[in-house]
Amino acid sequence: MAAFPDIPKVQYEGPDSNNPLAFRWYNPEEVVEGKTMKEHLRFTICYWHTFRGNGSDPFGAGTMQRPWDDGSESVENACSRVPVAFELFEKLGVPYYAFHDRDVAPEGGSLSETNSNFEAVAKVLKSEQERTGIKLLWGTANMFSHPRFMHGAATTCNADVYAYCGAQVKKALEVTHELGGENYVFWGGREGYQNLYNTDMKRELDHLAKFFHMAVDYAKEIGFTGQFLIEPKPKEPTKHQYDSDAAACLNFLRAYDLMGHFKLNIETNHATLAGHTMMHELEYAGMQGGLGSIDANTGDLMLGWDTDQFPTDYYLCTQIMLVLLKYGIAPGGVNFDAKVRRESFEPIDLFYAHIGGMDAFAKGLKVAAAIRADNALDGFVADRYSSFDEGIGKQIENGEVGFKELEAYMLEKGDVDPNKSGRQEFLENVVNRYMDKS
Ligand code: XUL
Ligand code: CO
Repeated sequence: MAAFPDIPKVQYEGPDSNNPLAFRWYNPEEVVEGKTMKEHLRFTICYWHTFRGNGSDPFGAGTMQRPWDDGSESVENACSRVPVAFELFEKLGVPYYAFHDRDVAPEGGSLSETNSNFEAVAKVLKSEQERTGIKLLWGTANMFSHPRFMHGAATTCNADVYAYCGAQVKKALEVTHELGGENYVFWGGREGYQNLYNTDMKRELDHLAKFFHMAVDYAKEIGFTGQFLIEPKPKEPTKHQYDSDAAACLNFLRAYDLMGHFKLNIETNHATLAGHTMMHELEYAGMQGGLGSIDANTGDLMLGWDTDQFPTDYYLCTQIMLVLLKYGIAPGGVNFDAKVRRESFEPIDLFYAHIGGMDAFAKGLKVAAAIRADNALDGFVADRYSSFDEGIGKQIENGEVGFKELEAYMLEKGDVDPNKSGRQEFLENVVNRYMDKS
């Protein structure tokens, strides 16, 4: 029986449509820069918020109406939730989904029971993937919700917990591999600390690096060739998260000889919590060959925590797409790590939320492609740095001069020319013009 019987498959109707259950910008087969929108955007729905989020917050109980869910932590309930999820993915025309092990299947009384629960649900996931052609973008292990992870997962002070995590990731990798997952994500929910009085930071980071090397080795052993991703986030839940932003993650990967094996999964709300724009984080990762995938959402600038709202801002999506078009995103994708507000409790709100996010990204893709077609920003940037294309600038870039030569050059010249205006306001107007036209 259909869980969303009154909702038809969502269709593209164009920008003039007033139908709230239609796309106005996302036209999956429309070609942009030589590829379809579907291929560019690789939209992904996350299982945790969309199928396990109940709307509870630290002050109150869940609010969501989910008539297909009996609210129990049984394997039967977990299995009957799967076709509902795939009905939503299909009706939205989304090609990928992503999960944590514990979103899809309940924890059992022992590790082996937990593993068999996971295997049982994975069978249903596999048959729904085969029925629909919908694929797994990434899998991950939830090593933050259960009390056993209170001191950390791979950065715990308790060696037994570390061992438990090894076993858990081993299984999550096997299932991700079995389901054809194209990536595997590590978000270090408890990998950080609250206080340095009780923490050996060096030892914790050494352990974390060892853990990642074990994951790389085991992937090789089982033939999993998906991309490993680390997802940076600062200050939540621990005060100091080790993987706080793109720069911290890349430094860690380099220091521990993991650069060839990992890229980053950059999330908008995590970037803003780190005091960066999403565009900054994407560019920082991209310029070092470390941009792997994105978790698409948005925060609330009035609040200092992770609100995981659906992205609807055309400017934000344009900025994201400018960077994704520059560096590419596959085998990563655009994963809506976002949740409907606890007041948006009806099943249909899940559709409105995803339609809005998909449309905002499609619009961002179109605007970014139009800007790129005219070289409207890159051309300006290239010209801004053109003093390094010749003369002394070229010699600097080529490593042909040192301080003595720079001094000789400047003593002869006397002082600098003011060079060129940065034209920020002019360029913001340029982006507005493309927003109007595209
Ligand atoms: C937490 C978060 C996670 C990761 C996967 O803020 O974003 O859901 O995406 O563990
Ligand atoms: Co995320």
